[in-house]
Order: sequence, then C-alpha cells, then structure tokens
Amino acid sequence: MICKLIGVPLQDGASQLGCEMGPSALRVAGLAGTLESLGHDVRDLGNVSVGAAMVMPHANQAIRNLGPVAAWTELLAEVAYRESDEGMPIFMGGDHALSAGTVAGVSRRAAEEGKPLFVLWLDAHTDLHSLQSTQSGNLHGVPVAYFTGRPGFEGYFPPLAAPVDGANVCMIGIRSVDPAERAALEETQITVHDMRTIDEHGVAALLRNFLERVSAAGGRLHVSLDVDFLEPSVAPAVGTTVPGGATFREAHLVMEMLHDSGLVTSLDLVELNPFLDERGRTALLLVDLMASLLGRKVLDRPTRSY
Ligand code: 6HN
Ligand code: MN
Ligand code: MN
Ligand code: MN
Repeated sequence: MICKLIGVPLQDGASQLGCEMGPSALRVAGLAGTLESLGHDVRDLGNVSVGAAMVMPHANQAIRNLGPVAAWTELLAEVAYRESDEGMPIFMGGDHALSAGTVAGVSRRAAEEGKPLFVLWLDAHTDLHSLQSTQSGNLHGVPVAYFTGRPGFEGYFPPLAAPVDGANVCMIGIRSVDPAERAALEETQITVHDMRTIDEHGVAALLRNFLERVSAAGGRLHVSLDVDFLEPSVAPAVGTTVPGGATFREAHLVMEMLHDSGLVTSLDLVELNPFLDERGRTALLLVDLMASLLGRKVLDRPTRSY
C-alpha cells in the first residue's frame, strides 16, 4: 500500500495552542518507519501551509480565526482531492478543523468515481456546531456540520463539491455533546454510538455493522481519529480530554477490524498536542494504533472459531 504522510500544522481551530507540533511529534515517534516495517511504500510529502489569511468578520463574535481556518479548508480540500488519486493519504494534524478540508476533498474524489463516501468519526465530540451555534468559537467544533452540507457556511468556507450524506457518517466514542449539537443531530441521519452504547454492546458489533454497510455500498471510507476518542489516562496529549473514553484495547480492536475490512481509503490523525504529552507516550500510542490499522498482527494466521 502507498501511504502518503501529509503534515497539517493547524492549530487555529483549537483554544489550546500546541497542535501545530503534532506532525513533528508523529514523525519523531516513528510513524514512517513503523509503516515501512509493515511492508508499505511510505511517502512523506512534508507539511502543507497557508499564507497570511484575511480577517473574516462574523456576526457570532465568539468565533476565532475564521479567515485562517477558511483558508486551510480550501487548501486541504484541494490537497485531499489530489492525493486521494492513489494510495492512502494520512493527514497528520493539527486540530480537528482540518477535517472540514480533508473530508471535502476526498468526498469530491468519491463523487467523481461514482462511489458514496462514508466517514467513521472517532471522537469524544460530535463537532457538529454551525458558525452560528458555536459558543466556544473554536472551529474544531464545526467540521461535521460543514462537510455534511448543513447551512450557515456559505460565504465563509468554500462551497462543497459533494456534501457527505449524514446517513453515511458513523460516530463512535461520543461523550460530550453541546445542546445546539444535540438539536442539530436530530435533523441528521448520522449514526451516533456514545460510550454507553459501546459499554452495552461492545465496539466490535457496532463497527462491524457499519463496515458491512460501507462494503455493501462499495463506498470509500475516510477515518477521522481525534486523540480524545481515547481514555485520557492512556492518551493525555489533547486539549479537550473527556473522562471515560475508549480503552487501549478498544482502540486497537477498532484499528484491527478496519485493517481486516480493507475498506479504509484515507485518514485524519488529529488533536495531538505534544505540549501536553508525557515523554511522547500519546504520539507513540498513535503510531502503535496506525500499525494495527495498517496490518500488524500478533499472529499471522486466520482467526479460528472457538
Ligand atoms: N474537537 N463542543 C466543544 C466546542 O467547543 O464546541 C468541544 C469541541 C471539541 C472539538 O473534538 O475536535
Ligand atoms: Mn498523485
Ligand atoms: Mn474532534
Ligand atoms: Mn474531540
């Protein structure tokens, strides 16, 4: 598999500074070498960057960095479209605002191929605010609303070539939803598996169901992994920790099942804030999870029935 590493040193969408260092930390933690050791053709395309962006005023005074985030979105949509022509682009964030651009770009690619795009959103949060509803003003809280074509982004973020059908979005790990997001969710067909659902049913059954849908539809699959999907005690390097996240094994199981499905076509690794890390352990955990996603196995043999 060709794996294209693309660094996205974006931190304008988060209130806590530091995500800008995310791509460097993932490189230092050995992402490229780890994937190479699994037999992949790894190409590090370096970091993308936007120039000075214009100031973009908005009626919602809370919003921060709208001009820069709009500029990143436009650039990333272009890069993601271009780099999804072959291999698996892996976007090394950077905060979650980057997914507005990456998903827009891969969605355009899918539409051109005549395939539906599915999105697996691994996060503590739904990131479904509109520009009007965000109270924190942090734009890492809006990408899902944008790429599913919800209103209010016109004139600010670039027009979408192909909005993602909410019915094709599956969220796993959710445990912090703001009231406005709760109301917005009601209007969508997004599947939300909160932590309670995971506790009751197990993550495997929930994910298997979604992957069967992706496979049956012949879709492309974009995975967006927010570090706060994980339990903070195993992954402390994120500015928006919420207790009660996915365990080490739950996260690996998700990655292992994604690998076995053979369905993943693109990926975001977001919200890693190396300034908050403890001797690189969160960056190393992400690399470890990527190894599971890209084929590392404990035993090289088919699973037997028990
Ligand atoms: N993330 N809902 C909160 C807000 O500020 O809008 C948290 C957003 C977190 C963003 O998970 O990428
Ligand atoms: Mn190319
Ligand atoms: Mn997020
Ligand atoms: Mn989050």
